[in-house]
Amino acid sequence: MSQFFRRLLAGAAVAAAATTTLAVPAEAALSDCPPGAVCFWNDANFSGSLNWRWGGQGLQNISWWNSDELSSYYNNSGYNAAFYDHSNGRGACWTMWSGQAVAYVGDWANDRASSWRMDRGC
Ligand SMILES: [Ca+2]
Repeated sequence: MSQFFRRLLAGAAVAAAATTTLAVPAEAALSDCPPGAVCFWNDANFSGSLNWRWGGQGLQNISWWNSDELSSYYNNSGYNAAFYDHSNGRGACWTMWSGQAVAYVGDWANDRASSWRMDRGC
C-alpha cells in the first residue's frame, strides 16, 4: 500500500469517527443543554434536538430545514430570549424566560418558530 493511500485511509477513518461523535448531540436531552445556552427541540419533552444558541446573541433567522419545527426549549442562559412566527423578528412573538424549561410550547406556538433572539424577550 502506498504511503499516500495509507494516509487517505487514516483520514477517512478520522472523518468517520468525527461523524459518529457529531451524531450524539442530535440526541441531546435537557440535561445536556450547556450553561449559558438556549436549546431547542423538534418534539415535545426535549426530544429531537434542533439546535442551540448562546444567550446574548441577537436576532437570527432559523435555517429553512429547522423553521416551523420548534416544539420544546430550555433557556439555560442568563438572558431572556424570544422566538417569532416569521423571519426577521416578524409576526407573533413568544418570550423564553431565563431559566425556563418548556416541555411543550402549546398548540398555538407549536411548529411556528422561524426566527429567534437570545438577548431579550418580546
Ligand atoms: Ca415540532
